[in-house]
Amino acid sequence: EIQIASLLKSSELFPIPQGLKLSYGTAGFRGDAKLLESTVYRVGILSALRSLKLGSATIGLMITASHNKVSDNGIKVSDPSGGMLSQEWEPFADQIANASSPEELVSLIREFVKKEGITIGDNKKGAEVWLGRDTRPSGESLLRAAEIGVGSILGSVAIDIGILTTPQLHWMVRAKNKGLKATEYDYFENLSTSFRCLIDLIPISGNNKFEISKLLVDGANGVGGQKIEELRGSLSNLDLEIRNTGRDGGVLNEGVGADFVQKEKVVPLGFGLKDVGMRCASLDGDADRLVYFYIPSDSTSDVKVELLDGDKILSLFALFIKEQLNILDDDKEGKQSRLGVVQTAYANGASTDYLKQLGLDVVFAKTGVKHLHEKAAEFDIGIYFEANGHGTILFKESFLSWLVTKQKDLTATGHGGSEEHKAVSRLVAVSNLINQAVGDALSGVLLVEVILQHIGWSIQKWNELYKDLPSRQIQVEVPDRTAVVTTSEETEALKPLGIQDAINSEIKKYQRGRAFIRPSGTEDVVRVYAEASTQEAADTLAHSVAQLVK
Ligand code: NG1
Ligand code: ZN
Repeated sequence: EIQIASLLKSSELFPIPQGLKLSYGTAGFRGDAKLLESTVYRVGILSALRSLKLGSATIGLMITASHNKVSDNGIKVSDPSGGMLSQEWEPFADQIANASSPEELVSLIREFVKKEGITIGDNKKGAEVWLGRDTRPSGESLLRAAEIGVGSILGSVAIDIGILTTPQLHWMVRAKNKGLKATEYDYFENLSTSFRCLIDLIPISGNNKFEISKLLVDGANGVGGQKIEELRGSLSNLDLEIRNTGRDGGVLNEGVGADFVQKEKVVPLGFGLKDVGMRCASLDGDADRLVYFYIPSDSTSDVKVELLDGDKILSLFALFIKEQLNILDDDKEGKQSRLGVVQTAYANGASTDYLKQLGLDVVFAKTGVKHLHEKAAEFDIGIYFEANGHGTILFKESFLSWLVTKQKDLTATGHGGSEEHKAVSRLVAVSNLINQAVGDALSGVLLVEVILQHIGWSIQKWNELYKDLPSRQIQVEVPDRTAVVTTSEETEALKPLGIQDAINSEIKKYQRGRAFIRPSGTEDVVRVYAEASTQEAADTLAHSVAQLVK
């Protein structure tokens, strides 16, 4: 009961703002930073309980609002595996975030602790929570609120890991719980070592040796640009020029970053006609998204870009992985490997056609990485990407140990230099390079760059893998976005009644028409996506569907 008294006392420090209604959503809680202290404090409590429930495993808390505006902030929880908080706990997160008084909060916690059989206080080891934040100015005070939340559960420790990208925190939490070295230094070291390894495995192709050209990086004026700058020193075979690091007065996510470039299809600030034809990459505000782009040579002053989005990155990765697996599959005793890719309804139809034509198993998941991650984990190697550039490649533990054993066997039997050994070694290096916890723009950039060097492609050549169908994404502000309810793959609206029929009859008017609506999980809007054979058609289709939503 001392516990209850201290909980009541600390929660009185964080009254919930009038009328605040939050939902854990696609990516944790988000909103105006000024309104979030009570939420973050309460998520601090939740994360300590989560750690206790899982035998004092380390839990991560990331304070960020990703690509949203700088005055917003948010909080998401990393489970011990480095993945998102188990969806089973989301309802509890919603309940406590919305509890209207300290008494209600305490009684919800009591009830939950009892139901989950969590014991507080008498463990030999208490809860451990690692806290990270992006560069938002509101991050520091929110971090303090999280610390107080964690600290209000007896015997718990909160450790401030500092300013990090979201994927860095997830990586560190995962490494810590696996008993591996888990500092930021180790993260960088892991990236540079596996990158080096893949570079060393590039086939030497005589006279047409690929010339390494410079990559221009847009850091979204956020944490990603700063971290990639830190990493640069330990990378060879990569020429980087980093812009929009936030140090030169630019505002986080304003006219810059992966979300802006992907949605608007125009160059970010700091880029222009001087960069025509150059290979460019754009990160989002917390560096868990990555897109590439270039300015076409026939560009005039309004600087539209050729966008290489998450779908195209996915296609490049799939191509490379498949090539390595094919080398293995030639092996007589070779085991059937299962490579699968996961997309969402936002994936460009042309990318899906391309992937299927490569002979790949393509499955669809709901928007939000937790859903994609889950499906990708079912394959031996599962590649998932959202069109907006969030994605990664997952290797099943059992498959990875098979690869590692194979690598050793080949060396032991004198086949160390064989094509097969190289292919196995590449796959193992990819599994080390690419973040196994969440999508990570830093590891993504390194993998794209090394694959392009490996196959000797320019960004233009890569872009030609397939041609995107013209598409348009818009959002509609509505009084209540929960009025829209969709099927599990989000491609059809079940509610409001009759709206899907109306959407279908719009779609029918267009060649290669496709459109859907869904409520955003991170903003108070309903999103509309449309695709058709011409840009005008995609635009009109999107707007007429938006009319139906209003
Ligand atoms: P919502 O607001 O639920 O559409 C957006 C993105 C998601 C995901 C989350 C988290 C689109 C259409 N949606 O979710 O893919 O990245 O933010 O950041 O891009
Ligand atoms: Zn992000």
